[in-house]
Amino acid sequence: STTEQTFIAIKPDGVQRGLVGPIISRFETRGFKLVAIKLVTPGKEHLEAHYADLKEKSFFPGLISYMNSGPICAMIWEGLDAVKTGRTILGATNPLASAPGTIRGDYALQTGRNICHGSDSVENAKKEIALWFKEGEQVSWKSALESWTYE
Ligand code: DAT
Ligand code: MG
Repeated sequence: STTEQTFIAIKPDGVQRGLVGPIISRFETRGFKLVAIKLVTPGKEHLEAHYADLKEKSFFPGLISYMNSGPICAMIWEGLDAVKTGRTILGATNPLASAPGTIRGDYALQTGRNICHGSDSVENAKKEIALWFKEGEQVSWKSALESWTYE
């Protein structure tokens, strides 16, 4: 639906590398609507909750310290098929396997420094939005571009 929401985050390496603008641009110009954004350093416990499904993986401690190494730009983007299309815009988890034209395929080389996060299902998007954003941090607004983006 056109009101589907996904959680997109620019990881600490993306923020440090000055990629906040380019990453936001890709979602904006594609036609998605920004409904929440903030720069945060949520801490280890929060990051462990975000990646709870991966806690048995050997790379988990490294993943958490990487995610905890600087500010993260947390966002909610809304629009048609936002979750699946958001993942397509990010590219494959391993940047070496990401197609050129995707964010990871244009800006990253290693899985452990893949600069962005995107929810992988509508159900997980809901969970992640609830974890990263409080009630009232989302802004409901009508884009002037809506009728030029949707038929
Ligand atoms: P994605 O971020 O594409 O949803 P994921 O949920 O499987 O991928 O993993 C979350 C993050 O964990 C991923 O963005 C980078 C890191 N990661 C995944 N697999 C890894 C691996 N084999 N080695 C190192 N880091 C890995
Ligand atoms: Mg994932």
